[in-house]
Amino acid sequence: MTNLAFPDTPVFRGYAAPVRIEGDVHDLEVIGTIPAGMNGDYIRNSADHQYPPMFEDDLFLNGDGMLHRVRIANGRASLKTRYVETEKLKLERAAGRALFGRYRNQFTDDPSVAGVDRGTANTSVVWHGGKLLALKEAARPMAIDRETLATIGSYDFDGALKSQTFTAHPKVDPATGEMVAYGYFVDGVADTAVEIYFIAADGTLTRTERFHAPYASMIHDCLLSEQYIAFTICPMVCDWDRVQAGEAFFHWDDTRPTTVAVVPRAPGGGGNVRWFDSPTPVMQTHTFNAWEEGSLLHLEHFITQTGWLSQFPDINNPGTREQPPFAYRWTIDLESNTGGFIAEKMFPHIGEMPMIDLRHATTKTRHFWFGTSNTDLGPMLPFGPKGPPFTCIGHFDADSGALDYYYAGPDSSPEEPVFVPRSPDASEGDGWLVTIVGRRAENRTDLVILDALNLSAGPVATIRFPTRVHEGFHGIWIPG
Ligand code: V55
Ligand code: FE
Repeated sequence: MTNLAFPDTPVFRGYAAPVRIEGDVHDLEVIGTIPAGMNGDYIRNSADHQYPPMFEDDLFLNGDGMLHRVRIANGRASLKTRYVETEKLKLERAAGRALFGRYRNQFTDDPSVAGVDRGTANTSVVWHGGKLLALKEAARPMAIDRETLATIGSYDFDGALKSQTFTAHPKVDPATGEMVAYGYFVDGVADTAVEIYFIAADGTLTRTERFHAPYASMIHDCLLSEQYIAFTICPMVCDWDRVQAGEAFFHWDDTRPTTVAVVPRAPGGGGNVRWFDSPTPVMQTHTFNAWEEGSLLHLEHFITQTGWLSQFPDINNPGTREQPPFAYRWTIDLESNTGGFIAEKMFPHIGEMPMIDLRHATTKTRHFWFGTSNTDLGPMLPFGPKGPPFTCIGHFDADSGALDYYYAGPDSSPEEPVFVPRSPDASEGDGWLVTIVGRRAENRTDLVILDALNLSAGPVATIRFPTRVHEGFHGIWIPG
């Protein structure tokens, strides 16, 4: 029997409910003035279940990739929303129901789709070498037409990509235009091989490097400096026996260590990995940046003292509550052989969904932006499937130590911010921050433009959508 109703769970209820509308809105309402010279596309990805899931307790991470684009030109803005047409979406639409089961677990699928690409392309987008790619770490990229958001298809870099997985968090080196990406579970699910892909500015995949992690776990993000790529291996473990037995795809196992793999970007780097252990098992959520200073390598990222327990269980300490992320700078001395690092909290305030002025990625940056909540400015919002929604965007100035906040207002929840430089050669941080803001009480969404170095001044412009778009993950700005 076909289930045509979404379950009444936090993943499918209220502001988190699937939206499923593909369409265009021309000339969105604008309150204030879109800055002159701000022309381009803000594009981001979200997980928007097309069909009620096969299993009621499905995770929000398992939704279908739905792209949202706000095109800004000459003070006007338009919205386009479109699903990524994965093999999964096409087959499910033909059947009129979900055929793919639990998050990354093919054993739970309808037998009719055995062996089919399970990718959902729901996490992020990247623009590189003139191609727009929608990404999910469990599958290959999906190529997308930037104008229409139509899906071109699964993308393997003209045959150069041999493995089946590609991170949702590739890094582009602004000095060279090279994109450095990687896959984990490249030889099969729950395998320890990690493959690094080097993709030249023109989009050619020129080289791969490979190493093995100490155990199989989620490697969601990475850190790129001028000479190194670093991975924080956290005990968000995938155990194939547990997956086959129908347990969660990942579980937190704090008997395993958190350790950093530092891999030279130079040819042969995969054979020259150095390891630096964390004194306690912690989890990296998302990264700001990495940079070198003499023999020191600085890694700047959000860290939690627990696993991602709202989504995946702690197998040793049932009932443990997920702890919030704080920004840390981990400093590794590559000339010492201590095998450890120094950890410093960057600022005393929780946050997640970090952003920098990406023109300065791989080198020391001064300005850091992030989603957060701040009860001095407004109350916390009711928990959704991801935990507490943000109420604020924060800015940390590492030179002055100052923190500044944009509070989005009652029942309003900003999402990941993206930085837009005022001009190609503007100084670091001189420009705007764009962020989607959920207007929860109105069941509607806005795109807000802020002065990146003066968040507390409030919006320069608010671009109003007449409808809600689904909460998302990661976005980009592509200059017009
Ligand atoms: C994350 C998101 C994912 C996923 C694994 O933010 C990790 C972390 C949206 O999908 O599959
Ligand atoms: Fe992410």
